[in-house]
Amino acid sequence: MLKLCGFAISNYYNKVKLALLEKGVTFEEELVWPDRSEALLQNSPLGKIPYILTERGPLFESQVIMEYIESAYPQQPLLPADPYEAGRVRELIIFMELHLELVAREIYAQAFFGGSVSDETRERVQKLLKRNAKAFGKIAKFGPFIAGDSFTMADCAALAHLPLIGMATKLVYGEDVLADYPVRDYAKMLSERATVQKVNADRKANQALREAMNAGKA
Ligand SMILES: N[C@@H](CCC(=O)N[C@@H](CS)C(=O)NCC(=O)O)C(=O)O
Repeated sequence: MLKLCGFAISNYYNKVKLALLEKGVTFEEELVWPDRSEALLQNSPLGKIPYILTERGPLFESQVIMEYIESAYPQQPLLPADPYEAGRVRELIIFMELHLELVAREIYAQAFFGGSVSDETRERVQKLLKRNAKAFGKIAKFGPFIAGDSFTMADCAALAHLPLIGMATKLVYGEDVLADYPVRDYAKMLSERATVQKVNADRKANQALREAMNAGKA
């Protein structure tokens, strides 16, 4: 059986998990912290999660995993059948990950982990995020789903990333770079899905476990 490895606080882990749940794929989860252990590096050479274990071996990089799942388990498609429309969905995912999430990630240490980033980084990231967030408005539909009128794999990515980016920028800059978009209503609309409720509940449980571990109680 397919195994999803990583931890449920991770946005990239939850992106893949939501896709698996939406598609009704049977899978197991294995809790793996990014501890740089030899065992982890065997499956994911940069020590990043998520990765999956298939009967043929491991696969890492969440978007590669999404595409693998989509072709190995064609039920409940998360991509439009039309190649151009599917391209538009993929375009949104790349945009959100490369031009929003990966940029915002530079300030997570300060936003979420009690660290701090240099003034130079803070300013550079803010400038880039402002520019990229504006451009995002040209392709994001919120109609009501991120790519239009149906749920796609871009929603798995958007739900995992957009609220996090909003939160991080609010905490570091006092202003949410995505404030022009209806991210809160969008997340609320998606949270009516049982699949999203499961992802959210598991994330909270994993967060509590992490806090207990940090406090030396687990
Ligand atoms: N591009 C990767 C990003 C995955 C990623 O950044 N995962 C984080 C957790 S959200 C991680 O493993 N960080 C630990 C590390 O980089 O050492 C993907 O899409 O899978």
